[in-house]
Amino acid sequence: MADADGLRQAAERKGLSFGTAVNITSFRTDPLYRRAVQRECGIVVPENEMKWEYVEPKPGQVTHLGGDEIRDAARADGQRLRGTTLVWHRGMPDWVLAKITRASGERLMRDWIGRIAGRYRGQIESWDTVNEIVDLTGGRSDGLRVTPWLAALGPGYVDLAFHTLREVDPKAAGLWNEDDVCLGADWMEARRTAVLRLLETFLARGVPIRRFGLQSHLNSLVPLDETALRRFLARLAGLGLAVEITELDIDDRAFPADVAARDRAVADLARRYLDVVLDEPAVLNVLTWDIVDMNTWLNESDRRRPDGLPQRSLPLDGAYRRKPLWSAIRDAFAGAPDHGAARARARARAA
Ligand code: 9MR
Repeated sequence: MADADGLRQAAERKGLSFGTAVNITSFRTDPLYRRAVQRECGIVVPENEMKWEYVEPKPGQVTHLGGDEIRDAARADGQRLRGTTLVWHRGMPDWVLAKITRASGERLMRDWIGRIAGRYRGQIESWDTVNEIVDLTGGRSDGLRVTPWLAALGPGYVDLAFHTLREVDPKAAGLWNEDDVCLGADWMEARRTAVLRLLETFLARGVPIRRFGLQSHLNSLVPLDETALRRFLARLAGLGLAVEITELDIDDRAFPADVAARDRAVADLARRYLDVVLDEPAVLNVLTWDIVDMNTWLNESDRRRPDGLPQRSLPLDGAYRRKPLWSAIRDAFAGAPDHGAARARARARAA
């Protein structure tokens, strides 16, 4: 069960939920992993097991095993559950990509959302309904990423995704999850501007977007701009949206090889980030993208550190010991203003 001094408790004292993406292999094979997730987390999301490529790798070859296992454990441990991802250009089996046409796109999307969101109806707090839909290098003036969904259905594919979720599971908050909007680079500021403009357009035409997710893949190469971040969060809140930190981790490639120095730098960056984020009452949940260093996606090929050392991006080390990043997250929760009442109201509002 949860420890009195775990991150779950520290977050809950401020009306927040802390949690993680769950790696299904560790979850199944390593009791210490399961214990760490129980100890630290008030909310979980399957890293991959609710994505189309995992649920239906071949036509008709359907499995919900992983998603169900994580759902059952969350229920047993009294944790909230998130879902990822309904509509994305990745995480998709090739056979589906080949079938998204003008004629069949709408039916395909409705059918998929009906099946996956229907299976977990009433059990998911928020669904990543569209994911990573902005790409300013794609040549469109609205900044929408050119994907098979966009090519087949036009920008209305976003409307369709949120409306369909609402029909299938009215209790789940529809969330737009987006990458590369949290740091200080000019190109990220341009993405924030595009996101806000698109949100205004979607909301004006009644698309039921209830939350915005900042993935929050922080990066030692890109500076933080606290003022720009604070302004962005306030603009999202001003549009009536709740906000989640959905995939927090730190790419430590530019930090020193020395473990103690690196852990300190990672922790400091996260603390500065969270100090801004947690000031905003609209922020409800903070999830890291896994909880233990050895599982980070940042050790995958193109994200690896140039010196070959494994990244130290997450709160626990390979022996499940709490790292300086863990303490930074705990201290950020402890030092955050108490917006518990506002957060309780935001959660109580219908999705
Ligand atoms: O970490 C996930 C990796 O195991 C999967 O292969 C990949 C494709 O489904 O997705 C990764 O998670 C991504 C997340 O869903 C969206 N934001 C970026 C994450 C890292 O690529």
